[in-house]
Amino acid sequence: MSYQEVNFDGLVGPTHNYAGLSFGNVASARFASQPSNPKAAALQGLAKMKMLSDLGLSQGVIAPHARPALHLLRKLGFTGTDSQVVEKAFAYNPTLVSSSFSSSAMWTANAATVCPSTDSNDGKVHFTAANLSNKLHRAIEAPLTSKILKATFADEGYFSHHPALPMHDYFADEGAANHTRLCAQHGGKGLHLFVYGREAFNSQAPAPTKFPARHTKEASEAVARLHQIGAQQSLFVQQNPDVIDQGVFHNDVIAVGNERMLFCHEQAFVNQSQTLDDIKRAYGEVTQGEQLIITQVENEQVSIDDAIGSYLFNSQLITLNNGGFALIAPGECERIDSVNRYLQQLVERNVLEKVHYVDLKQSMQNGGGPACLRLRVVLNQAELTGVNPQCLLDDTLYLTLCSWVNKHYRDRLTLEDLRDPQLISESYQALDELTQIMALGSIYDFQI
Ligand code: SUG
Repeated sequence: MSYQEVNFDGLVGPTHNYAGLSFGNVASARFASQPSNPKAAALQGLAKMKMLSDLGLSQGVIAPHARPALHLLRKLGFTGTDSQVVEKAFAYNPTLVSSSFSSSAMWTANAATVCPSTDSNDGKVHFTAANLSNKLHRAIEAPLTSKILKATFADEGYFSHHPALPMHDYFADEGAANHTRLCAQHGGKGLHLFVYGREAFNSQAPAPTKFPARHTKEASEAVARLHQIGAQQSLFVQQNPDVIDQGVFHNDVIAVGNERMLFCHEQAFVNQSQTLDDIKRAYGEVTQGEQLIITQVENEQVSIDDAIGSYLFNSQLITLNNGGFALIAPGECERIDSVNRYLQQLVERNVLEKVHYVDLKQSMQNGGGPACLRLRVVLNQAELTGVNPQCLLDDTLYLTLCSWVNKHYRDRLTLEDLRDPQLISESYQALDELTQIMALGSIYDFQI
């Protein structure tokens, strides 16, 4: 049976805004309170999906979350009509209101961790929704993420959905942003590389001091158990706390892997050289003697600052249909000299067949690059038929979604605009229509 990796990208929602909610994410802090452009954000995301689809790859779409999340504000004691709730909460603390309008669900790398059927004991594709416990606007996402994943990966015969881990600091889980599967080919057995920021049950382990380590080893271990991945196929390694303190809030900001290649910065992991040896050895065992290609970028070639500014490692490393590798890189990589030079050299050395640059400025300004916007799901042909077909991109769905965005989305949103009662109904109306376009059923609990 042939397997392929399908990227499921998050569709940006109608209230995409810059609220500076993500301490430790430098772009989020830098663009706080600047006007956003939700329409451009959604169209940029759709253009990336279309590019992958035009490269001949299957491409999926994951629906956005319903915002504002008035249930959050109501739970905190704000009462009245929808607009009164927003107004009262705004008078109390505007950040609460922006948390209820903000959604990080577009960055589906954080939505869940996924294990393909080749690697789980029961032969099913496993999903665990991430609890995203680290930030308020994200900690409210898991229940709806689970609903959306179930509506997307609908066939229970193929897909096993696990609820998020307990919402506690010990089990802080950031999903696939901290998980990479390495394998000889997508359909072969894979090594699951889980990268954590700290250990909850070991206070002696290294940890950052300035910014939070969002993800624990204990969360990754729980996900590996739930997904029934064999012990030999799981490896738990620690992210370098020094780079977390410089703004590398997820492993996917400093490393990316695909099939037989791991592409990372030389400061990505704790005890890097030992860690890379461990990864190579484990990969060799899982793949029965295959060799992992490690492309390690030195600080002299690309500094941590340039890696964060360009989001080089948040590129999508993909296998083309001819077996070659391409990189889908943010446009910022072309504009930062060190990164541009480095990438040209990777193409000259035939490590990469091609680099495709994509304009994702609206997402980048909140700290999300190409790889954040996608959840990778390895599926065989039969499993692909179990996916809701309206969540798989073809030209018709692409055009329908573009005109849906053009019809409903604003091209400018500021903090002050969140007080506009019209925005609430506009957003709900748009999403209600989307449930029909994508045949999602009643996943949202708002009343139109
Ligand atoms: O969690 N930004 C997201 C970006 C997520 C990027 N994902 C990966 N690296 N996989 C975050 O920090 C910004 C919200 C705001 O400030 O308005 C935000 O949630």
